[in-house]
Amino acid sequence: MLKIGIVGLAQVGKTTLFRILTHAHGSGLGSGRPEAHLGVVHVPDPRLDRLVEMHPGRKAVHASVEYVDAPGSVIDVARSGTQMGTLREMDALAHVVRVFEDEALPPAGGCVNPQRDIESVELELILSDLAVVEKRLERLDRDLQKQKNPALEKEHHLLLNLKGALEKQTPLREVSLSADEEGIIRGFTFLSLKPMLYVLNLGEEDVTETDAAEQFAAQAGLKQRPRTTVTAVCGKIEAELAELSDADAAEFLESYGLKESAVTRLIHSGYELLGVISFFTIGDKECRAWTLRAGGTTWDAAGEVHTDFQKKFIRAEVIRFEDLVAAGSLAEARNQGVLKLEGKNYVVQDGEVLYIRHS
Ligand SMILES: Nc1nc2c(ncn2[C@@H]2O[C@H](COP(=O)(O)OP(=O)(O)OP(=O)(O)O)[C@@H](O)[C@H]2O)c(=O)[nH]1
Ligand SMILES: [Mg+2]
Repeated sequence: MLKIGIVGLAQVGKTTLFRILTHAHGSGLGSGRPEAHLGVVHVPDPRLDRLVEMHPGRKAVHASVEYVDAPGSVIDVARSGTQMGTLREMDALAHVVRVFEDEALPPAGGCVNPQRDIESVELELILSDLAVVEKRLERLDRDLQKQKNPALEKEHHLLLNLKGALEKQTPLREVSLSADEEGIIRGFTFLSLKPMLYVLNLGEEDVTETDAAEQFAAQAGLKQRPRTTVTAVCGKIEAELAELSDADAAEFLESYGLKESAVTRLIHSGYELLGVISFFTIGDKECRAWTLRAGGTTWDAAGEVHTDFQKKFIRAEVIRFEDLVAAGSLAEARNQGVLKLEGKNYVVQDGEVLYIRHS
């Protein structure tokens, strides 16, 4: 499962965000606790709801993403190396940035300053990667003196480039890499290479400023950056909302002049940042949304569903969600002959419904 690590400075609202996303209630999630919390988050998708409506008797199974709440300051983690393993295995990072003012809770650095916090965390990720690159380069220098090896020379050349970028304080997610190069460095699990979702944790008084994230992102120059997304929530309000019944929640939202909770938007920002698409299957018992890396084929999709389906793959019947809705049901679409038959190299598009034929 894809994993997003919630990181940030100490006491900025990471666990609060984790609770909002996972609807985890109550005890065991106090601040300052040493262990990381894991939680599975279902990705809401109205298309899936529609498929269930069209195919009665099936239950909806959503795509899901795992969130990990890394406690304490990510700077301490990067410096001390404890819990670094957890951070390294993440597919993306969600950096919670404190924007809210609260006199009872003195902020790191003496005053609230989101831009400074973003820069200092970024710098720490960059320094951590630089240390990894330098260590590996030393090793490669020694090995290359002993013997010529084209693969090692290629790696050496690439790492020198990355070192140059890091020394200019450019995070690796902004360096353009070929698929081949990405493969070479995958094993290093660089932190500044991970896609980054900035979550601005607003104060209650700022909560209606839905364009606050937009404005800030533009000012801070985050908008043009590759593999970076910015979104804003008010942790305090969302946390209270998560504890309420639907009716009470609606009233509560209205009292703040809000229409809807930010949770769905938050989940979608994270999901999109991962660079994935959703495809659907319709079985006898369930309609299900699955996650696939953008560019994945029917063969990859079959592997997501079942390793056996992949091994025994014959063909996939494929239909766009909109075409399926127009036909009325999968059975009807098949009758009308509007399902396309595709081989294993077909690149699956977001929202396609697949029926995998296997032997
Ligand atoms: N006023 C206000 N307080 C908040 C908000 N979000 C979190 N807090 C408070 O900030 C404190 C820290 O919140 P946590 O969610 O535990 O922060 P954390 O980043 O997980 O903290 P550590 O794991 O200890 O680093 C708590 O007292 C929260 O109630 C917010 O949006 N507004
Ligand atoms: Mg915490």
